[in-house]
Amino acid sequence: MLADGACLVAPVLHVGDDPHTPEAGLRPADRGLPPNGGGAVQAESMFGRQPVEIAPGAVHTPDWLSLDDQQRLVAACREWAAPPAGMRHTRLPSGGVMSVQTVCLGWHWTPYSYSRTTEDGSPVKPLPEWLAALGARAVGDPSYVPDVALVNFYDDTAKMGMHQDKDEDSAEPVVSLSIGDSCAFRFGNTEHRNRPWTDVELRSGDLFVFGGPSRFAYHGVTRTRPGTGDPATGLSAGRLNITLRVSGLA
Ligand code: MD3
Ligand code: FE
Repeated sequence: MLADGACLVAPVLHVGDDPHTPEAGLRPADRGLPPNGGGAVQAESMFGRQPVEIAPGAVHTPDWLSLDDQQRLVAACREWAAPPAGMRHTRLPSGGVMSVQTVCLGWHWTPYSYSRTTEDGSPVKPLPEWLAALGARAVGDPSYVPDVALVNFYDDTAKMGMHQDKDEDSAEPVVSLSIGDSCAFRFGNTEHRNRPWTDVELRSGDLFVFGGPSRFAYHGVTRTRPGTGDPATGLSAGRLNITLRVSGLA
């Protein structure tokens, strides 16, 4: 059921590589791929579907999920979103609520820890084996076995401030899958939430793997781009992001 497209076994281009040198291969137009269009400066606009390492260990693979995969994931997210232990706005210790809505599989995340039950005591839904297998394929390592998935839904105004994901007791990579509206994703540094950062447009079907030195980098979503998603995914509005993680918990 999974995409048979590019995986990380393929050569990875790096930001700054010159696409016009013979070693870097042909430009998208030469390969019959459409130009990426305007917007933020993106190395991958020159490279089409190839993975791009935007920082050490942070690899963006556009169009990794087939439309079929995206449809299946959207349908699954609808089931996971239903109560009990369904999708909700996470409450912050400050008293605020996140604009994003989230449902967790495997382990339930509340700032800033994981548990096996939700706030109302409902058992967390299991993380299905097929989803863990998708994560293993995404990192190109059959020994990668994620036991947590966070499914985030962004309506037209939702965003996510710069943060680190460090409630996991493991340095294994995080896998991110995007479906629906595009967003402006901001990938920062491991020291603090301020510059330097790199802005990357994430589109429906894109894969991002954050491992190695990038695993504990600050990151966020500054905005989505309402109306940019393809309703054929089954998502008529908004953006879904699924992250797979290794909790390191037992
Ligand atoms: C880099 N989600 O759930 S995905 C999150 O699009 C989260 O919903 C965003 O940040 C979203 O925590 C961004 C990209 C992402 C996810 C996890 C990371 C980047 C990451 C963990 C470590 C480093
Ligand atoms: Fe995060």
